[in-house]
Amino acid sequence: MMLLHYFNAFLVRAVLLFLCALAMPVLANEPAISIENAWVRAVPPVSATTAAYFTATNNGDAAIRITGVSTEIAGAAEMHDMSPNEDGTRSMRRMKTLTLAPNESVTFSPGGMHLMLFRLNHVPVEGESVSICLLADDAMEICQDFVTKK
Ligand SMILES: [Cu+2]
Repeated sequence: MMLLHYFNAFLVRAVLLFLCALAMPVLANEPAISIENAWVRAVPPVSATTAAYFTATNNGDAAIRITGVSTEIAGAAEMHDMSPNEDGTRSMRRMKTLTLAPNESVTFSPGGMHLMLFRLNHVPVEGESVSICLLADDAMEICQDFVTKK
């Protein structure tokens, strides 16, 4: 009885170790960026462009450099920022990269940084979810469902 008990304990430990070994590579590849409050602006069905917003947080211990955006519903997608002009108006400009330091959080919101989706091949309707991926160095892809709203 005693021997069987020890054997079982050993087996449980062996199985746990095995499961940990399996889980480890998965955890290592998990994107360190989390995305919240992701939404796409609902636009009229004839629109060729729309914008998307979110908050991204780098939960890892290394800086992450975002280098691009991709989504199936648009021919092209870019990160944009708004910057002031000399006459007091503001224009949007493309940001080619955005680096998030460890524990840093950035918010893309109306009037500020935003994702611009060009040449829409599908205009999402209010309530529809759209997958948008941020592309980062080391072939990292952070994909998130963005909900469409006004
Ligand atoms: Cu823009």
